[in-house]
Amino acid sequence: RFLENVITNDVFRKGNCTVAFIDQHPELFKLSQIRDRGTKTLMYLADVTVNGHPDVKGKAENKVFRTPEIPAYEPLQQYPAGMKDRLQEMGRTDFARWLRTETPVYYTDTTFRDAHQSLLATRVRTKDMLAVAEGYAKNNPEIFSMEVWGGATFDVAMRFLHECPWRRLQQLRKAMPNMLLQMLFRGANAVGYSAYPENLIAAFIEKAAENGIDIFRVFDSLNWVEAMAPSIRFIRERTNAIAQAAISYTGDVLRPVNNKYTLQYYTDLARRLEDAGAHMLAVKDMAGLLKPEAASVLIGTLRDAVQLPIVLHTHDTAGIQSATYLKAIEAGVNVVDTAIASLSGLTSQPNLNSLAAIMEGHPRGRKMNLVSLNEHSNYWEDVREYYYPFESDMKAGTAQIYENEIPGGQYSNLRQQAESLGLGDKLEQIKRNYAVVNQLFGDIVKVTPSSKVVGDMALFMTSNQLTAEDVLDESRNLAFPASVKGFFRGELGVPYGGFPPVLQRIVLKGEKPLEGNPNAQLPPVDFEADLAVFQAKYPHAEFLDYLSYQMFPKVFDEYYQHAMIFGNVEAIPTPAFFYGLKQGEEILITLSKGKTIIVKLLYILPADEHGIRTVVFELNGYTRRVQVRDHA
Ligand code: BTN
Ligand code: 3PY
Ligand code: ZN
Repeated sequence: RFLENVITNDVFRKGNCTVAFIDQHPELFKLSQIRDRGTKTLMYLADVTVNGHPDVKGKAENKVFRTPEIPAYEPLQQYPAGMKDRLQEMGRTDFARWLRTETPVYYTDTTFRDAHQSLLATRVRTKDMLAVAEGYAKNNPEIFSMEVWGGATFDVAMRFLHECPWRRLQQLRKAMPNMLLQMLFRGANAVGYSAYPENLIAAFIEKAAENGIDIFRVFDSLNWVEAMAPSIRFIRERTNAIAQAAISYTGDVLRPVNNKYTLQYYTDLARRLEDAGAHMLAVKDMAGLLKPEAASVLIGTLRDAVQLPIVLHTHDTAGIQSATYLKAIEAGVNVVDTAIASLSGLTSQPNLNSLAAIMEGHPRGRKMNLVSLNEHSNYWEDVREYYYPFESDMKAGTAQIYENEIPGGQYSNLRQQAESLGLGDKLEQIKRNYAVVNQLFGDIVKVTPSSKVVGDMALFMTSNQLTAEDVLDESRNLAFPASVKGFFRGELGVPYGGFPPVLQRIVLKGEKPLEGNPNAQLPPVDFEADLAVFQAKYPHAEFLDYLSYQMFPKVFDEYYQHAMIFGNVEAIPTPAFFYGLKQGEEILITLSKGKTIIVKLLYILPADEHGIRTVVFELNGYTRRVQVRDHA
């Protein structure tokens, strides 16, 4: 708090303070005079209005947003029974058995996680989900599950949205008590990009379940069962949640020649995951490569190989994946992953609304509330506009995906990444190199984080104009990207079929690779000692924050400092959060139940000789001045 007083002190901010500063300003020690939440919110709005949002590039000055219409629902109506109620009644073992024999197919809704991760760089804020969560749960209890957490959302919530991911989960749990909440869990990498100690994985799973997760979709970026098995075990032993083990699909199971990933490969994996204790099996087609005929064969064969209910996940990057779903449905798949219409298609999941509509009358169809689904789609169509800076400029599906095998979430990010490296006009070359790297690496499974390694290497080759031959030329002594070195050291595990020995030797330059499961080798976290150190450093934080910190120490630190200065920014409406206020604009912000403030931007004074601007607001009718440094 002392530090907060210092860094927000106007004299200090103007930079004209000396060593005597602290002695001359005893008010710094008045720790009770902490700024109230209203003032912190004004400071945030002043800063974003004057300096813009650091994450928003290329803001359209005269953009006007429509006001999204929140679909009507009855706040006093009780929640109708949904899948969550069924799971609680039956218990997970019987629930899984029941699901496997259900005739109608079910839909998982990915709108709150993968859809915006794949279309809008994971930027959708809790507030925009929460506005419709209760109504959605009350009007659409037929949905199998809501994917709401995990994947990249954990990191992005803190890093870019300055939100607490745990609070997001808690709030969605409360708003959707009748629905199954699902997360994507990267096995040994949890919600991060590298391996964590096993006791941390266990603690994370336990707390995720306590705070609302009913279904953990567990995968490993190399389909390495050993790395997934501990997570499955922790879910079984420490929670009542469902362990949904996912096989990441790659290549083409029906490819006639040079096929590394055969039907036998997938059936072996499925059996091993069943033996490891999975309650459900998912086929995770992260790049949208599973063709309709292949789905027919793969799903049919997996149904025979294991006793588990089967889920299919895909991305519609090729534009044709609803055909794959139809074939999978005919082959007996139990659940398919879809997204609300206006956040579906392209690199996201296939369209829930349209699929539900065409399935009416199909022998495996079920009655869905199409009117409600379409109202929710209209809501999201308008909300999506708020996030326009994060859109990729992809306009149609592409059959090139079968050549480059780039996962949906990565595909939509690649242009931005290329541009930030000054390779904006080399995108096609990067995509071609992605396929070249895949072959150099021995044709591996590409999904977070292995996909990032392949992407880093493709960017490296493109920016240095390297061919495959150049990479394999040991005499060039190339400085490979850090992620590539880590990959060949075995930090993500061992790919199916092993590492290509020649390239491994070249990359490691004599260093020995790791052996065995990468997170089994990490020393366990000493929770007691470590937590005490954490709490001394972050006195306002609690145990769940500690887990966030363990996953992403630097990101958490910045999130915490931001919260100390600006308070909780989750209540700020999204247009103001990203674009600030226009002169004369007035907004309502509900800080907590019953505490709504009315904020109006009156005017902004020119910068003084120290570059400080005074921003004048009206807060609940009273004039308030806030000072902010103009970074221009
Ligand atoms: C304030 O709003 O004035 C104090 C904010 C304290 C925020 C800390 S940051 C880490 C932890 N997680 C939260 O959601 N809140 C606390
Ligand atoms: C993630 O790990 O975030 C994914 O969505 C992988 O497909
Ligand atoms: Zn996905």
